[in-house]
Amino acid sequence: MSERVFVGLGSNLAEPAEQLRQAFAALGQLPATRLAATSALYGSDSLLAGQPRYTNAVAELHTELAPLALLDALQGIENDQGRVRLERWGPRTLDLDIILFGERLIDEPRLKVPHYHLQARAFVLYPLAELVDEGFVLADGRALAHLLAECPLNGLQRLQA
Ligand code: A4P
Ligand code: MG
Repeated sequence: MSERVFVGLGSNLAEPAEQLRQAFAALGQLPATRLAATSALYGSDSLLAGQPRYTNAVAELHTELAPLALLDALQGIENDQGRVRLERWGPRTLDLDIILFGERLIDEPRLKVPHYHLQARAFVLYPLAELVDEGFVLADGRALAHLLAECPLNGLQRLQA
């Protein structure tokens, strides 16, 4: 059965917009997966002071991969695009996070879904809102409209598509 999955993309090194476009293409090549939609790109201040601004977006996938298989595949794309993990939350050429996986609630050592801190991240919530119906409710029962209303913008700026 195919599941509707949302992936958050972020980059703040090495031409971020180009990194995201390349990542959209790579997502479209994943096995047993269709790239159904992509949001606009957004600029946003880093959550950590002193880091360059990020470019962020969200992609919608329809996939038959199991959650951990998808996580492995996303980490493969991150590695292919030259990500080196020097420090947690450090600047990165590409970060791919699983935001939502169908109606599933996942709490495993390697994978928490819905993505933690979703509610504090305008750079996830606004692009996600482009891809879902008004009135969208997360698998854990939270209404997206409510999360949007409560979330600080942190310099979020919608860039030209
Ligand atoms: N992991 C657990 N749940 C998930 C999930 N739902 N999706 C585990 C993906 N991975 C998940 O991630 C660390 C581990 O989280 C993974 O090995 C996986 O098993 P990582 O990508 O290796 O490290 P990280 O990204 O440095 O840490 P983390 O906690 O994922 O950081 P975040 O939450 O991704 O935050 N500011 C702006 N404006 N825009 C950004 O995109 N991103 C970050 C990084 C900080 N500030 C930002 C942005
Ligand atoms: Mg990450």
